[in-house]
Amino acid sequence: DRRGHRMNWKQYHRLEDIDGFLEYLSKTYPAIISVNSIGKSHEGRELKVLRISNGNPSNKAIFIDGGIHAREWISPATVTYIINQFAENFDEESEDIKNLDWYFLPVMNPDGYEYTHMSDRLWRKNRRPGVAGRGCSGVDLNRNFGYRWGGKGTSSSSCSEIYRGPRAFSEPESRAVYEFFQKSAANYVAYITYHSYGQYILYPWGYENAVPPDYEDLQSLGDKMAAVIQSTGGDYYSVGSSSKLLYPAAGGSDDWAKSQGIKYSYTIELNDKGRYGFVLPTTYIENVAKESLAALRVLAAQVNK
Ligand code: ING
Ligand code: ZN
Repeated sequence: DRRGHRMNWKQYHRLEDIDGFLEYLSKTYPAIISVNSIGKSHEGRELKVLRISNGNPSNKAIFIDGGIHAREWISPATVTYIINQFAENFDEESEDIKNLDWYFLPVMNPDGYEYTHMSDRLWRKNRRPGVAGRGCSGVDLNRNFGYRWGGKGTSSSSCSEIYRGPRAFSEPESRAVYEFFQKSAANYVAYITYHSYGQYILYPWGYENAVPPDYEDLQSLGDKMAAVIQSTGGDYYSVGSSSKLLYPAAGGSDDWAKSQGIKYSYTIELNDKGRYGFVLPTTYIENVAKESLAALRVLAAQVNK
């Protein structure tokens, strides 16, 4: 491609295109963008985090990931759309955007993502191999994070879609995220993880039907994000704690981020509300991503206050 990468937001892309896009951006905008591998998946794929920053040492930081669940293709598509917007227009961006350090992991589960392209479109988990001869493959990475690991809404059976793994952070993909945060000196004030589907803005706790002491701040910012989503692209998102709006589920990444003191921790369940579910047509990508970008601008304004 004459632009130097193969990404667009009219199709879903294989991991190779996404990784090539990240590398392209780091080569094209080295003053503000860097890409680092934070580890490798079970099958040896690199877990690539892209950082956008103006280098101001007093910046607060926001971490955004996608693709925890393999089949939720709208999630990496949305994360890469947001990256593209910030990277290609950084100089024209608002001060709120420019004065934050942005960290993006578009595909936390690259093995699963590739597996949904090659073998099983509706695969959810990672690709941890099953024990020889018995047992199934795959751990649900959103049950493998280390806060209240092993509780409600999880399974100890490797054949379950919500298999939590043998212990907290047993998986190279979730462990890499854990270690990245342990090593990082950045001042994280928000954590956003994109899933699908259902159109929800969810905050902790997931492990049980309880809310953190500052839940009113999470609810009120969530409400503002939902309002801008609706005014931008017309979609209605509900806001509330994940245990209450959906179901209790321990070991989620948002609970863990919140437990680490990251105030604004959200799981955003992108479109749709079930008509197409995980197999959202490509014609939806741009509107969904544009809505989420608008919501991030609201978040950026809040954390810069
Ligand atoms: N939904 C999430 C899941 O992992 C969730 C819901 C969010 C659970 C936050 C726990 C914490 O089941 C999807 N669609 O993956
Ligand atoms: Zn999911």
